[in-house]
Amino acid sequence: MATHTLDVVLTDAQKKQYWEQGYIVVKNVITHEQVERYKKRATQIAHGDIPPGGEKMIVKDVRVAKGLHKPDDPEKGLWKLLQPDHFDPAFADYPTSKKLLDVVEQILGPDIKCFLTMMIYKPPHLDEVHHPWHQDKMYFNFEPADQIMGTWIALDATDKDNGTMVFIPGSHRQQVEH
Ligand SMILES: O=C(O)CCC(=O)C(=O)O
Repeated sequence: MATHTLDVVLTDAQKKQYWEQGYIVVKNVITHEQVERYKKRATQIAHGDIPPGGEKMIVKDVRVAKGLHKPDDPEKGLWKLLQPDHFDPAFADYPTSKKLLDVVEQILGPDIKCFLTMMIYKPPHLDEVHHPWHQDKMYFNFEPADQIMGTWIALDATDKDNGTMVFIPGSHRQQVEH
């Protein structure tokens, strides 16, 4: 039970859906200001304004890293920023965003640790699949699985044609071969 005021209150139906289907959609858990700030800063990083400690946390598209593809815009050559909140103050407030934590707390309880943040790119017009179907649990070497939760926020408008996150409802109850 939360001992503070919740800015987002999940319904019983949402909680039920989370456990039964493995996901829920909750809108507006970070502010427009945060979204714009994160996007602006990521663009600056892509263009070379990299803070100390940031270099090794920038994961380039493998074809770009191997020199096989040269994008017209350096941001289109990025795959991920790993833990950007650790190396750049512009992202530092992300893991403690109040509404985001309110949602997580109502699912998992108040003892929350953020162990990974990623800013993921999905550049357009590249044939290769960057984010194939997978279960995150396969990559996390700790238990119990029902105490691990992923949160995903689209920083650009997204739909089924431009790489939005897609779930198979209920698949969290199956172990899929990778
Ligand atoms: O954005 C996606 O399609 C997948 C993201 C993902 O795997 C993750 O956030 O762990």
